[in-house]
Amino acid sequence: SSSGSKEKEKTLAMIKPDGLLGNYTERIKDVIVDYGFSILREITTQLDQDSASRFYAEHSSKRFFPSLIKYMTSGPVLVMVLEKENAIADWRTLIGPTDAIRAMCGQDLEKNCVHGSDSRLSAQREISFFFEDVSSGERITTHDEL
Ligand code: RTP
Ligand code: MG
Repeated sequence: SSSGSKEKEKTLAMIKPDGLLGNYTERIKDVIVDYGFSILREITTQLDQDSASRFYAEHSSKRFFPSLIKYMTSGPVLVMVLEKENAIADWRTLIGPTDAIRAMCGQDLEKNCVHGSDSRLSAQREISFFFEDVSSGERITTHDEL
């Protein structure tokens, strides 16, 4: 339809290793559901050097890249596909510097507990990075062998 803003949108959310380690998962999910997101997919997985480097490829030339990869591979992450109207921007707002979620569990500039896709292009790339087919609205939870 032409009223694009009312269409549901999908974004990729990730609870990073410090978030899982700090047992923030249930509190973060409560915030997610309270704000009207549906959790369409969920996987707990351990990123390795290669997958973390590919996921954050846009930062490969940054000074903080080696430290970011070390952090992101330091333990399992919980990756989710969230859906709602305006999901990409709303999730970024919710986790952002002044928000509920990073304020609740972030430690510093690097160890900030959660990830969110920053655009439609990123959301598409990042959702297919972890999940094969998200066209069915059915909720599916999986766990990699860690
Ligand atoms: P994310 O991609 O994880 O959702 O975070 P973001 O958009 O808010 O930040 P981005 O610029 O994409 O950076 C990716 C992640 O790299 C780490 N970082 N460390 N030490 C530093 O200066 C620094 N800057 C960024 C953070 O973990 C950040 O989330
Ligand atoms: Mg980013």
